[in-house]
Amino acid sequence: MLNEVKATVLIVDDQPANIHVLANLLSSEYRILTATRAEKALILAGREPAPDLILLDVLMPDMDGYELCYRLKEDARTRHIPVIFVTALDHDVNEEKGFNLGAADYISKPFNPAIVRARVRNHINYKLKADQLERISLQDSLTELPNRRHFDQTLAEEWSRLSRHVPSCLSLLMIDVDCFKSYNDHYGHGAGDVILRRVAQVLKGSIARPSDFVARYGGEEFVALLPDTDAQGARHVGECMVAAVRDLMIPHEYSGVSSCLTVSVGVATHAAPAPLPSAEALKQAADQALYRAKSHGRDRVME
Ligand code: GH3
Ligand code: MG
Ligand code: MG
Ligand code: MG
Repeated sequence: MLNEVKATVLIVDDQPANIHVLANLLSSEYRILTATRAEKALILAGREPAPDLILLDVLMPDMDGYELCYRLKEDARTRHIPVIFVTALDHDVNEEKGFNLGAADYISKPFNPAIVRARVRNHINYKLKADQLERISLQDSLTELPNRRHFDQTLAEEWSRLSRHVPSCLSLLMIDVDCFKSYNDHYGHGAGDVILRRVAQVLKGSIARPSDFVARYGGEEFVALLPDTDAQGARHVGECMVAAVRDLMIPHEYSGVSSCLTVSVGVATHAAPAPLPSAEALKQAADQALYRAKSHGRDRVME
Protein backbone atom coordinates (compact mmCIF):
# COMPACT_ATOMS: atom_id res chain seq x y z
CA MET A 1 0.00 0.00 0.00
CA LEU A 2 1.38 3.45 -0.96
CA ASN A 3 -0.08 5.43 1.92
CA GLU A 4 -1.71 4.84 5.28
CA VAL A 5 -5.26 5.54 4.13
CA LYS A 6 -6.97 2.24 3.36
CA ALA A 7 -7.89 1.72 -0.28
CA THR A 8 -11.60 1.19 -0.93
CA VAL A 9 -13.16 -1.84 -2.61
CA LEU A 10 -16.75 -1.74 -3.86
CA ILE A 11 -18.37 -5.19 -3.96
CA VAL A 12 -21.40 -5.50 -6.22
CA ASP A 13 -23.52 -8.65 -6.15
CA ASP A 14 -27.27 -9.22 -5.97
CA GLN A 15 -26.71 -12.00 -3.39
CA PRO A 16 -25.80 -10.63 0.07
CA ALA A 17 -24.21 -14.00 0.93
CA ASN A 18 -21.68 -13.57 -1.91
CA ILE A 19 -20.88 -10.04 -0.76
CA HIS A 20 -20.36 -11.37 2.73
CA VAL A 21 -17.76 -13.93 1.56
CA LEU A 22 -15.72 -11.34 -0.34
CA ALA A 23 -16.05 -8.71 2.38
CA ASN A 24 -14.77 -11.18 4.98
CA LEU A 25 -11.82 -11.93 2.77
CA LEU A 26 -10.83 -8.28 2.23
CA SER A 27 -12.10 -6.17 5.12
CA SER A 28 -8.90 -6.34 7.19
CA GLU A 29 -6.93 -4.69 4.36
CA TYR A 30 -9.50 -2.44 2.69
CA ARG A 31 -12.44 -0.20 3.35
CA ILE A 32 -15.45 -2.05 1.93
CA LEU A 33 -18.49 -0.59 0.18
CA THR A 34 -21.30 -2.84 -0.99
CA ALA A 35 -24.21 -2.72 -3.43
CA THR A 36 -26.80 -5.36 -4.27
CA ARG A 37 -28.10 -3.32 -7.21
CA ALA A 38 -26.28 -1.83 -10.20
CA GLU A 39 -27.96 1.58 -9.79
CA LYS A 40 -26.60 1.90 -6.27
CA ALA A 41 -23.16 0.77 -7.48
CA LEU A 42 -23.15 3.58 -10.07
CA ILE A 43 -23.92 6.12 -7.37
CA LEU A 44 -21.18 4.83 -5.05
CA ALA A 45 -18.64 4.68 -7.89
CA GLY A 46 -19.33 8.29 -8.90
CA ARG A 47 -19.07 9.66 -5.37
CA GLU A 48 -15.86 11.14 -3.92
CA PRO A 49 -13.69 9.53 -2.69
CA ALA A 50 -14.26 6.99 -5.44
CA PRO A 51 -13.54 3.30 -4.85
CA ASP A 52 -10.11 2.06 -5.93
CA LEU A 53 -11.46 -1.26 -7.22
CA ILE A 54 -14.83 -2.79 -8.07
CA LEU A 55 -15.60 -6.50 -7.68
CA LEU A 56 -18.53 -7.15 -9.94
CA ASP A 57 -21.00 -10.00 -10.27
CA VAL A 58 -22.32 -10.70 -13.79
CA LEU A 59 -25.79 -12.10 -13.26
CA MET A 60 -27.99 -9.53 -11.58
CA PRO A 61 -31.62 -8.51 -12.14
CA ASP A 62 -32.41 -5.06 -13.66
CA MET A 63 -28.91 -4.35 -14.99
CA ASP A 64 -26.31 -7.11 -15.34
CA GLY A 65 -22.60 -6.76 -14.57
CA TYR A 66 -21.62 -6.33 -18.22
CA GLU A 67 -23.99 -3.41 -18.67
CA LEU A 68 -22.78 -1.89 -15.41
CA CYS A 69 -19.15 -2.27 -16.50
CA TYR A 70 -19.99 -0.59 -19.82
CA ARG A 71 -21.62 2.33 -17.99
CA LEU A 72 -18.62 2.70 -15.64
CA LYS A 73 -16.14 2.75 -18.53
CA GLU A 74 -18.25 5.23 -20.49
CA ASP A 75 -18.20 7.82 -17.70
CA ALA A 76 -15.04 9.94 -17.38
CA ARG A 77 -15.51 10.07 -13.59
CA THR A 78 -15.44 6.28 -13.15
CA ARG A 79 -13.54 4.85 -16.11
CA HIS A 80 -10.21 4.76 -14.26
CA ILE A 81 -11.56 2.43 -11.55
CA PRO A 82 -10.42 -1.14 -12.24
CA VAL A 83 -13.25 -3.69 -12.45
CA ILE A 84 -12.78 -7.38 -11.63
CA PHE A 85 -15.63 -9.68 -12.55
CA VAL A 86 -16.29 -12.38 -9.94
CA THR A 87 -18.79 -14.83 -11.36
CA ALA A 88 -19.94 -18.42 -11.70
CA LEU A 89 -19.99 -17.93 -15.50
CA ASP A 90 -16.75 -19.68 -16.32
CA HIS A 91 -16.96 -20.03 -20.09
CA ASP A 92 -14.20 -18.36 -22.17
CA VAL A 93 -16.82 -16.39 -24.11
CA ASN A 94 -18.03 -14.74 -20.90
CA GLU A 95 -14.49 -13.99 -19.82
CA GLU A 96 -13.61 -12.51 -23.21
CA LYS A 97 -16.72 -10.34 -23.10
CA GLY A 98 -15.70 -9.03 -19.68
CA PHE A 99 -12.21 -8.10 -20.89
CA ASN A 100 -13.60 -6.50 -24.04
CA LEU A 101 -15.74 -4.27 -21.85
CA GLY A 102 -12.59 -3.01 -20.15
CA ALA A 103 -12.42 -5.26 -17.08
CA ALA A 104 -9.01 -5.51 -15.42
CA ASP A 105 -9.47 -9.15 -14.45
CA TYR A 106 -11.96 -12.01 -14.37
CA ILE A 107 -12.31 -14.50 -11.51
CA SER A 108 -14.46 -17.62 -11.94
CA LYS A 109 -16.18 -19.28 -9.00
CA PRO A 110 -15.39 -21.39 -7.10
CA PHE A 111 -12.29 -19.32 -6.35
CA ASN A 112 -9.22 -19.75 -4.21
CA PRO A 113 -9.45 -17.06 -1.48
CA ALA A 114 -5.69 -16.47 -1.30
CA ILE A 115 -5.50 -15.93 -5.07
CA VAL A 116 -8.45 -13.52 -5.01
CA ARG A 117 -6.70 -11.54 -2.28
CA ALA A 118 -3.45 -11.46 -4.25
CA ARG A 119 -5.17 -10.36 -7.48
CA VAL A 120 -7.07 -7.63 -5.66
CA ARG A 121 -3.84 -6.41 -4.03
CA ASN A 122 -2.02 -6.29 -7.39
CA HIS A 123 -4.77 -4.35 -9.13
CA ILE A 124 -5.07 -1.90 -6.27
CA ASN A 125 -1.32 -1.31 -6.35
CA TYR A 126 -1.45 -0.62 -10.12
CA LYS A 127 -4.36 1.75 -9.58
CA LEU A 128 -2.66 3.69 -6.75
CA LYS A 129 0.52 3.94 -8.83
CA ALA A 130 -1.47 5.26 -11.81
CA ASP A 131 -3.20 7.81 -9.55
CA GLN A 132 0.18 8.95 -8.26
CA LEU A 133 1.58 9.33 -11.79
CA GLU A 134 -1.46 11.30 -12.85
CA ARG A 135 -1.11 13.60 -9.86
CA ILE A 136 2.58 14.18 -10.65
CA SER A 137 1.87 14.82 -14.33
CA LEU A 138 -0.60 17.58 -13.45
CA GLN A 139 1.38 19.31 -10.72
CA ASP A 140 4.19 21.86 -10.86
CA SER A 141 6.99 20.47 -8.72
CA LEU A 142 8.38 23.85 -7.55
CA THR A 143 5.18 25.51 -6.33
CA GLU A 144 2.93 22.43 -6.00
CA LEU A 145 0.24 24.32 -7.89
CA PRO A 146 -1.47 22.67 -10.86
CA ASN A 147 0.81 22.93 -13.91
CA ARG A 148 0.15 24.16 -17.42
CA ARG A 149 -1.06 20.75 -18.62
CA HIS A 150 -3.64 20.71 -15.82
CA PHE A 151 -4.63 24.28 -16.64
CA ASP A 152 -5.09 23.49 -20.34
CA GLN A 153 -7.33 20.53 -19.46
CA THR A 154 -9.39 22.61 -17.03
CA LEU A 155 -9.74 25.46 -19.51
CA ALA A 156 -10.98 23.05 -22.19
CA GLU A 157 -13.53 21.59 -19.75
CA GLU A 158 -14.75 25.01 -18.63
CA TRP A 159 -14.94 26.19 -22.23
CA SER A 160 -17.18 23.29 -23.24
CA ARG A 161 -19.29 23.82 -20.10
CA LEU A 162 -19.84 27.44 -21.18
CA SER A 163 -21.56 26.38 -24.38
CA ARG A 164 -23.87 24.05 -22.43
CA HIS A 165 -24.90 26.60 -19.77
CA VAL A 166 -25.98 29.81 -21.48
CA PRO A 167 -25.95 32.55 -20.29
CA SER A 168 -22.77 32.18 -18.27
CA CYS A 169 -19.32 33.69 -18.11
CA LEU A 170 -15.73 32.69 -17.59
CA SER A 171 -12.83 34.91 -16.58
CA LEU A 172 -9.16 34.31 -17.06
CA LEU A 173 -6.34 36.11 -15.26
CA MET A 174 -2.71 36.10 -16.41
CA ILE A 175 -0.39 36.99 -13.56
CA ASP A 176 3.28 37.82 -14.12
CA VAL A 177 5.94 38.65 -11.53
CA ASP A 178 7.41 42.08 -12.25
CA CYS A 179 11.09 42.43 -13.14
CA PHE A 180 11.83 38.93 -11.95
CA LYS A 181 14.91 38.55 -14.08
CA SER A 182 16.48 41.35 -11.99
CA TYR A 183 15.38 39.53 -8.82
CA ASN A 184 17.30 36.43 -9.86
CA ASP A 185 20.27 38.51 -10.98
CA HIS A 186 20.43 40.29 -7.65
CA TYR A 187 19.46 37.59 -5.11
CA GLY A 188 20.27 34.39 -6.97
CA HIS A 189 18.14 31.76 -8.66
CA GLY A 190 17.62 29.78 -5.43
CA ALA A 191 16.16 32.82 -3.67
CA GLY A 192 14.02 33.37 -6.79
CA ASP A 193 12.61 29.87 -6.44
CA VAL A 194 11.65 30.53 -2.82
CA ILE A 195 9.81 33.69 -3.91
CA LEU A 196 7.92 31.85 -6.65
CA ARG A 197 6.66 29.41 -4.00
CA ARG A 198 5.52 32.27 -1.75
CA VAL A 199 3.81 34.08 -4.60
CA ALA A 200 2.07 30.85 -5.59
CA GLN A 201 0.67 30.42 -2.06
CA VAL A 202 -0.54 34.01 -1.93
CA LEU A 203 -2.26 33.75 -5.32
CA LYS A 204 -3.96 30.54 -4.24
CA GLY A 205 -5.06 32.27 -1.04
CA SER A 206 -6.65 35.07 -3.07
CA ILE A 207 -9.31 32.91 -4.70
CA ALA A 208 -12.53 32.29 -2.86
CA ARG A 209 -14.66 29.68 -4.61
CA PRO A 210 -13.97 25.95 -4.83
CA SER A 211 -14.42 26.18 -8.61
CA ASP A 212 -11.71 28.87 -8.97
CA PHE A 213 -8.46 27.46 -10.28
CA VAL A 214 -4.90 28.83 -10.03
CA ALA A 215 -1.97 27.26 -11.87
CA ARG A 216 1.66 27.96 -12.68
CA TYR A 217 1.61 28.65 -16.39
CA GLY A 218 5.40 28.57 -16.73
CA GLY A 219 8.44 30.51 -15.49
CA GLU A 220 7.24 33.44 -13.36
CA GLU A 221 3.78 33.43 -14.91
CA PHE A 222 0.65 32.19 -13.22
CA VAL A 223 -2.91 31.91 -14.43
CA ALA A 224 -6.30 31.88 -12.71
CA LEU A 225 -9.52 30.57 -14.17
CA LEU A 226 -12.72 31.87 -12.57
CA PRO A 227 -15.93 30.15 -13.74
CA ASP A 228 -19.21 32.11 -13.43
CA THR A 229 -17.26 35.27 -12.70
CA ASP A 230 -17.94 38.50 -14.63
CA ALA A 231 -15.39 41.18 -15.53
CA GLN A 232 -16.04 43.14 -12.35
CA GLY A 233 -15.60 40.06 -10.14
CA ALA A 234 -12.45 39.06 -12.00
CA ARG A 235 -10.97 42.52 -11.64
CA HIS A 236 -11.67 42.33 -7.90
CA VAL A 237 -9.80 39.00 -7.64
CA GLY A 238 -6.93 40.49 -9.67
CA GLU A 239 -6.76 43.52 -7.33
CA CYS A 240 -6.68 41.18 -4.31
CA MET A 241 -3.79 39.27 -5.86
CA VAL A 242 -1.78 42.41 -6.63
CA ALA A 243 -2.38 43.73 -3.09
CA ALA A 244 -1.57 40.38 -1.44
CA VAL A 245 1.80 40.12 -3.22
CA ARG A 246 2.61 43.75 -2.42
CA ASP A 247 1.71 43.08 1.25
CA LEU A 248 4.35 40.35 1.41
CA MET A 249 6.84 43.27 1.34
CA ILE A 250 9.53 41.18 -0.31
CA PRO A 251 12.55 43.46 -0.83
CA HIS A 252 13.40 43.78 -4.51
CA GLU A 253 16.38 45.94 -5.40
CA TYR A 254 17.20 46.47 -9.04
CA SER A 255 18.99 49.09 -11.10
CA GLY A 256 19.84 50.82 -7.83
CA VAL A 257 16.12 51.16 -6.95
CA SER A 258 14.86 49.85 -3.58
CA SER A 259 11.41 48.45 -3.95
CA CYS A 260 9.13 45.54 -3.09
CA LEU A 261 8.23 42.61 -5.29
CA THR A 262 5.02 43.11 -7.28
CA VAL A 263 2.93 41.34 -9.91
CA SER A 264 0.94 42.56 -12.89
CA VAL A 265 -2.38 41.02 -13.89
CA GLY A 266 -4.22 40.89 -17.21
CA VAL A 267 -7.95 40.06 -17.10
CA ALA A 268 -10.20 38.75 -19.85
CA THR A 269 -13.84 37.72 -19.52
CA HIS A 270 -16.04 35.82 -21.90
CA ALA A 271 -19.79 36.13 -21.43
CA ALA A 272 -21.63 33.40 -23.38
CA PRO A 273 -23.51 33.46 -25.76
CA ALA A 274 -21.52 36.46 -27.11
CA PRO A 275 -19.27 35.15 -29.87
CA LEU A 276 -15.65 34.31 -29.05
CA PRO A 277 -13.93 31.83 -31.33
CA SER A 278 -11.96 29.76 -28.81
CA ALA A 279 -10.44 29.39 -25.39
CA GLU A 280 -7.18 30.34 -27.08
CA ALA A 281 -8.70 33.75 -27.91
CA LEU A 282 -9.57 34.25 -24.23
CA LYS A 283 -5.96 33.45 -23.31
CA GLN A 284 -4.68 35.91 -25.90
CA ALA A 285 -7.00 38.63 -24.59
CA ALA A 286 -5.69 38.11 -21.03
CA ASP A 287 -2.13 38.16 -22.37
CA GLN A 288 -2.74 41.46 -24.17
CA ALA A 289 -4.28 42.93 -21.00
CA LEU A 290 -1.18 41.80 -19.09
CA TYR A 291 0.99 43.53 -21.65
CA ARG A 292 -0.99 46.75 -21.07
CA ALA A 293 -0.54 46.37 -17.28
CA LYS A 294 3.21 46.10 -17.83
CA SER A 295 3.39 49.08 -20.15
CA HIS A 296 1.32 51.22 -17.78
CA GLY A 297 3.89 50.79 -15.02
CA ARG A 298 3.37 47.23 -13.59
CA ASP A 299 1.94 46.42 -10.10
CA ARG A 300 -1.63 46.71 -11.43
CA VAL A 301 -4.61 44.99 -13.02
CA MET A 302 -5.79 45.78 -16.54
CA GLU A 303 -8.58 44.43 -18.73
P1 GH3 B 1 8.56 41.86 -16.60
O1 GH3 B 1 8.23 42.74 -15.46
O2 GH3 B 1 8.44 42.57 -17.89
O3 GH3 B 1 7.76 40.61 -16.57
O4 GH3 B 1 10.09 41.48 -16.45
P2 GH3 B 1 10.71 40.07 -16.05
O5 GH3 B 1 12.14 40.30 -15.72
O6 GH3 B 1 9.92 39.43 -14.97
O7 GH3 B 1 10.48 39.25 -17.36
P3 GH3 B 1 11.41 38.30 -18.18
O8 GH3 B 1 10.49 37.50 -19.02
O9 GH3 B 1 12.50 39.11 -18.87
O10 GH3 B 1 12.12 37.38 -17.14
C1 GH3 B 1 11.45 36.37 -16.46
C2 GH3 B 1 12.44 35.77 -15.51
O11 GH3 B 1 11.84 34.76 -14.70
C3 GH3 B 1 13.59 35.12 -16.22
C4 GH3 B 1 13.86 33.88 -15.44
O12 GH3 B 1 15.15 33.90 -14.93
C5 GH3 B 1 12.86 33.89 -14.30
N1 GH3 B 1 12.35 32.57 -14.04
C6 GH3 B 1 11.54 31.82 -14.82
N2 GH3 B 1 11.31 30.62 -14.24
C7 GH3 B 1 11.98 30.61 -13.07
C8 GH3 B 1 12.15 29.65 -12.03
O13 GH3 B 1 11.62 28.53 -12.05
N3 GH3 B 1 12.91 30.00 -10.96
C9 GH3 B 1 13.51 31.22 -10.90
N4 GH3 B 1 14.25 31.50 -9.83
N5 GH3 B 1 13.38 32.13 -11.87
C10 GH3 B 1 12.64 31.85 -12.94
MG1 MG C 1 -25.79 -12.60 -9.23
MG1 MG D 1 6.96 36.64 -17.94
MG1 MG E 1 7.89 38.96 -15.35
